[in-house]
Amino acid sequence: MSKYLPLWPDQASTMAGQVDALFIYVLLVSGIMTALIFIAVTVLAIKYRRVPGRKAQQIEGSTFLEIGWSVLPFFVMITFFIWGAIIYFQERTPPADATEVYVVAKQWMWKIEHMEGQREINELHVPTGQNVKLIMTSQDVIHSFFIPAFRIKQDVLPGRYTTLWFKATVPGRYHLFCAEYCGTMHSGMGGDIVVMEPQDYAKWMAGGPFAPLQDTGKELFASLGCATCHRSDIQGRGPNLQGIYNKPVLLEDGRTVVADENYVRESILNPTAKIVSGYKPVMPTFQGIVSDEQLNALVAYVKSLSQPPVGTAGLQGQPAASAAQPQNTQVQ
Ligand code: HEC
Ligand SMILES: [Cu+2]
Repeated sequence: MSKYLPLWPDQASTMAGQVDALFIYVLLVSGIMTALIFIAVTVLAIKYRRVPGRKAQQIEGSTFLEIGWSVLPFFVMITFFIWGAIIYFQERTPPADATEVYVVAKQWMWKIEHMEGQREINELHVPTGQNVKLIMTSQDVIHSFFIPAFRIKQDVLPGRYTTLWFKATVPGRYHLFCAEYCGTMHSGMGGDIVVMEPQDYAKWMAGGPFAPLQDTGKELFASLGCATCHRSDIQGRGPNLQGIYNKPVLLEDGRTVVADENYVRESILNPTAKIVSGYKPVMPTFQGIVSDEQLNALVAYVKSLSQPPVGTAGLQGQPAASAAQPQNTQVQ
């Protein structure tokens, strides 16, 4: 589209075409509405202009007309909302099979951590045809992760995770912007999204010895002493963490919450915020002890206790095979 009509940025994700279609629809409908009103104003102004000898008449109005011109535009306009909501929910709901990538923003750079252990700064390499979920947090102020060619944008907040997902479709290099004013060098806080063919991506990913993120997390889990309380049997002072991810947790105060990424994060930084039913609030806080990167590794490890291994982006063409394997990592 943008090739023939260079009004739009590149379309390089599955979302881009949908967002543009809605945009064009809103533009057309608004244009038609505006034209109709404009024409009516002009025609009526001419038709009922002052003519010597013509006298104004009292008009009593028509309920039928009144209702008609309120209800019809309502149904036309509500289509904006419905179509918009459909796209919004799609953009907000990462597919279950998405590869996960952690993003840590700080003044003024983007730090990227792949599940495979590969790290980058101000660059994110992704393969085409693979759903990618970004799990993002900020070390300082609010930033916003914006990829115009993918038509996605999400604020990145200190103290919690926000997520974003996409499926890239066209290989190439696309702009990454920070879209939330974040200080002096805000305008320089950008980077590149490098979209590659799956086989090139696999080659890129293979280049270097690094430990998968959840393995780093597992080491931290042992070295920080988590493992002394969280054991795979019921002897520990803390709950067994196997299989808790994305499952409901009953809390001491009777509430039930889902153990998502933010819950695991909060459990580590602020353990007394939500006490698991049947346990004492003895877990120490790790606020200020673990960095955002270490926290990501710990979260990735806790998740890996419940999930088939993620980060299989490089294994295109042999998908389900490796992803379906049961996870048998043990908490020592
Ligand atoms: C002194 C023992 C102790 C240590 C050390 C400890 N925890 Fe905990 N942890 C607990 C207890 C007890 C609970 C349950 C009560 C609560 O929610 O605070 C808990 C809860 C949790 C939960 C929520 C579990 C659930 O079932 O919902 C997570 C996640 C967690 N801890 C992770 C960690 C990590 C990661 C570390 C190391 C950085 C760690 N813990 C260190 C005792 C500990
Ligand atoms: Cu920023």
